[in-house]
Amino acid sequence: MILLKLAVVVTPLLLLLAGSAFAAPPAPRPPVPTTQQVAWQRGELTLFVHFGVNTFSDREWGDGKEDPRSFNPTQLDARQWARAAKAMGARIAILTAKHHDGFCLWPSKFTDHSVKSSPWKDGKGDIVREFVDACRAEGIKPGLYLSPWDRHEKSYGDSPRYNEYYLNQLTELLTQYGPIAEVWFDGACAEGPNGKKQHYDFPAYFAMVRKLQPTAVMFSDAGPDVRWIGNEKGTAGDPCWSTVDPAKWVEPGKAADGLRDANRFLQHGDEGGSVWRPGESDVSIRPGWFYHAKEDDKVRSLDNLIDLYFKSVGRNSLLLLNVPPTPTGLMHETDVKRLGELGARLAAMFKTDLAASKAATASNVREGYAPANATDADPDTYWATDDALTTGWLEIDLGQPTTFDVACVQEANQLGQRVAAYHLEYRDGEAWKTFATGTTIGHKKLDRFPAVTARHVRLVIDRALACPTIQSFKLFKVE
Ligand code: FUL
Repeated sequence: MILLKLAVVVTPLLLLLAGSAFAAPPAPRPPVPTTQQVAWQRGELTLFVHFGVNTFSDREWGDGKEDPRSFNPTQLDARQWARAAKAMGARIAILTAKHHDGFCLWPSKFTDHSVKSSPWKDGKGDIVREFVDACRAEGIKPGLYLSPWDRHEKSYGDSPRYNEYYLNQLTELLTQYGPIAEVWFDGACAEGPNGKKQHYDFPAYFAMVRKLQPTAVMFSDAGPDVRWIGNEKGTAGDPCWSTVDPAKWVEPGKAADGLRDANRFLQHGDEGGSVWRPGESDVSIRPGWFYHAKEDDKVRSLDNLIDLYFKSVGRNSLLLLNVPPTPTGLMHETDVKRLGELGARLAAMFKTDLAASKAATASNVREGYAPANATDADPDTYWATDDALTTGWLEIDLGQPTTFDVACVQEANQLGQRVAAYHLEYRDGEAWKTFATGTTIGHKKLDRFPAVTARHVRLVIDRALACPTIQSFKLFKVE
């Protein structure tokens, strides 16, 4: 009897194991992302918060000579910022702990040019602390921007001394405030008071972050985890590869072919590039990064922000949207309202996936990687073909003629980015008609098109660097 019971329990287990032995996953297509790069990109939206002495001097770049006594936000409420981040749908919020003027929003031990010399909370306050606490209370992960360019610090330009100063400040930020999700390194660089150009020791900065915050992602112009998208307009290139080849990096304007300068390179990434560095698209909700009352009527419209979402997140990037608090320490009501509208509009647009759990078939199916994996709600399952194939199609039967005007396709990025060209088509009688064409897919590709009404819809992979691995194929009606 016991033996029989054992057999009943063990046999299905053995069958399951035997089955999964045949269902070998597709071979990865290197380079592949780290787990934190995958998690970072799935976040899709990040709030950027530029706040500091510039907020009080009405400038974009302070010169470092600002009087710390000018800094006095009488109604500062970091919870308001964090709630705004949540309302917009952001997973991370990044604060300028120090901008180019060198003024620190935390009471650094290594300088007096900080909140401790300001009237705010009688010099006893710490905005980085309030920010990280508020973020965590609202379920947002905090990130920090520590500008290497420092126009106040005397040692700037005396490279080894300043690098030590910078590393000390980095250490404070990375050891006193709990987990930091993203560290943002701006590339601006200049001469110090000694007339010498400062050389940043980026390898030492990066090593310090890895040591103190191993789960953080680091942004800088060229990585190491996340690259700049090459403009400050909030738009990624098309195509947009998460891979780049740093060996091909050329300074802006110096490209021999006149094309391959750094910013174009960052926009598009590099097909078959040697390292994984997805692009982050930064932009401000207003013309400036810092708050200026004269820009109160220049806050981006909801339609404009939705357009940016399609051109950043919808092109395999991440949208880093800046909203600057005013001198009161609160974000302006227009901006806060806009963030709420953005979150609500995105939620409404992508609420009903018309292809969800619909029947799916494909030109080729790798065992264990069924087409239905692309229409389920699980972000960790995907449709894949046999390794030898680099083209193929995935077809959805919507059950009845259905009208849609947005398609969302996602690759299983953890195995490496593959698709270089695809098109979308629907069946019209016996004919298949193309309604959208695209290049790269990556984490997410969104296509908008005049409404199509059809029952049978196909994603056709026309060219890929390795066998297709499609995590999802969704259809929406948004207009
Ligand atoms: C730039 C800076 O110079 C701007 O002031 C701003 O912080 C932007 C996000 O990065 O390089």
